[in-house]
Amino acid sequence: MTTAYTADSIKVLKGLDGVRMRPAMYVQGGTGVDGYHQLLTEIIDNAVDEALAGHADEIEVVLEKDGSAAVSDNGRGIPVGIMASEGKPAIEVIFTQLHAGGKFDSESYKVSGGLHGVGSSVVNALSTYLQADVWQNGIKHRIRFERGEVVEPVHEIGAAPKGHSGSKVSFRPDPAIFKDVPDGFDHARMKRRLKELAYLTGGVKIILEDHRHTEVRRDVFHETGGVAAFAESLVRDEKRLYPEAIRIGDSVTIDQDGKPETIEVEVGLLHTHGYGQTILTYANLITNRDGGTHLTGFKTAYTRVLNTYAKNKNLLKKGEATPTGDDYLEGIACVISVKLGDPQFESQAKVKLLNPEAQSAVQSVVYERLTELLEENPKTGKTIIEKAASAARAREAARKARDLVRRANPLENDELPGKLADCQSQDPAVSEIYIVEGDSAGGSAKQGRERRFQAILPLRGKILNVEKANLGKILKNAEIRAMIAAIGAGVEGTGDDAHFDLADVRYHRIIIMTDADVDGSHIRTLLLTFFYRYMRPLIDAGYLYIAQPPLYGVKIGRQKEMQYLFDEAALQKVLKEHRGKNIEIQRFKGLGEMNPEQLWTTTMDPESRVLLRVTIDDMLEASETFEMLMGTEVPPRREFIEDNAHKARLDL
Ligand code: 1YM
Repeated sequence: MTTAYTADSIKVLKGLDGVRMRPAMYVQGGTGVDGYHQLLTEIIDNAVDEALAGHADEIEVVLEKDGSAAVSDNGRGIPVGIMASEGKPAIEVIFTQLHAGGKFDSESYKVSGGLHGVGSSVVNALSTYLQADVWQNGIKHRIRFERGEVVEPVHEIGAAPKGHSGSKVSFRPDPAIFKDVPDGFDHARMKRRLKELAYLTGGVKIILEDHRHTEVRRDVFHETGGVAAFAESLVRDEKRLYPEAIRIGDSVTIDQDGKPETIEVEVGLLHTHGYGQTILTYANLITNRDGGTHLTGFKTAYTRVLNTYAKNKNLLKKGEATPTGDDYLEGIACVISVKLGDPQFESQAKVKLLNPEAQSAVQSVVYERLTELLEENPKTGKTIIEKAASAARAREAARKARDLVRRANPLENDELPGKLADCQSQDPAVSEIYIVEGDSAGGSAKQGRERRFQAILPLRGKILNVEKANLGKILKNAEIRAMIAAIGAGVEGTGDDAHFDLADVRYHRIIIMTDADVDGSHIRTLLLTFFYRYMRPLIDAGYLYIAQPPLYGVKIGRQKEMQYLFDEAALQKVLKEHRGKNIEIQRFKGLGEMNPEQLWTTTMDPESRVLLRVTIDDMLEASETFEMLMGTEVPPRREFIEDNAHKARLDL
């Protein structure tokens, strides 16, 4: 990775033409919020690469009031020398020509994510200005561009502080291109990514400063503990089965078409009292939501080591169910990170890693290191096997409980839960089910609905918190059984016989309808948690929605029609616009206070209702969110629920 770089070894393939005309072709995420952030990510990735190559140990990101961002590192500095082939300074080529980067030479490649080397010039092309400062050999250099064109060629602007080298890139995404991004860089999103990078780089100090508020916000991430510390950060102390995460790290050199290639493998693993599993996978610091070969390699080795260990140490009781691979995974928090030369992904979104060599590398490293670690730590080994044995017992109990649920064939109407008012349509593509909080709202919804395609399932009170119970207990809960039977596709879960079949889902719109208050938010969260843990394909398919009941109904002056308002801000606006005037305000404390006709017009009529589709963009965030929402700390939970109760889109 530390191949010496001379300015003229950079390959130049193409000019910048067209990037401004067709930005979406060059930026993953297009000209929306994702593409906008991708610009900053790209510049950060260059700094991260310099750190991973061992030349920098500090990176700073500053968000400015004018919408610009600045990224700096203390590496070697972007090369400013003249490139023989181009007759231009390398830095100018890097920022003005597509595909200028060392990444296409097999021996010098980019480790972190980004746009595969087209990045720097694309960022430049799509920015109102971009300025790069470089400290090198005692001199400070500067180059400046506007909308991709050089306006100040590289020149010396002074001396560098003694012994200091590095780069600083400041730029402002062009609002003319990113028209739909009024809010600039998202603080929370950047913070999360930088924190993640700090763990994944294991020791690079990463600073985030936000200058957009009266008080400067500053976060410093310095995570010397690597992915093991990352795994620990996912689990509160009292939930751990042992205090410190198991850390596995090694590299494997293989022969790749006659050339040696080194694959670095790092795994952090911690077992908890919980029942779910959180496994985060990364290839070259890019998150892979759907896992891939590294995950397969991990699971194979992990199960094999534990099976062998349990057998050799006689840790399983005779006559009891032997743990399966899934039993061993129950309650784990795990972070897997691999770094390899030429990562291949299933799609542009890089959600799944495909390289077979990653599988064999992870498998052999985990096999060897985990075997050693268990020999050295017999107490931890015993704890892990006991946890898996108890998962196996729970799985057996769950199977018995599930058989009871299965016996009710959900396709035959008389076997459906008694409380369900089913729709007439048998076609899932047009059928909807409203899962409604409380019997009284359920009653209004039943009267107000369009029965041809809308089914209503009222739930009584709070449903079980599935984060705190195992599948056996969950399947005994009446409200949950009613949902499973109505939806008709089973449940996911640990154990080979537990499965959810998307093809059997009876409604392609499953709509959660709860009151617009804190209790309603809580019930909604419990339901989301249940769907996330046990019917996840439903969310991936885009079948899960949240209804938006109004908070207020107002009649202004002599108007006959009631106008419905969905949040406090809308009410304030109306009050301001019609100051002093004659306004009748009705506040809906719950769904039950609306009559069937009101409920239909505001919340159920496909012509006028607003539904939020539930999506999972980020596994880490989703898991953290549920952990936080369902955990024991009350204040952050309240705040989150209240802050997010009326967001236009629910990103989990
Ligand atoms: C704030 C962003 O871009 N830092 C940075 C970039 C480069 C280097 C060092 C660098 C790399 C190499 C040799 C090498 C880049 N170099 C190139 C290119 N920070 C930031 N720091 N010397 C300096 O990869 O061998 C592109 S970026 F193309 F020259 F390799």
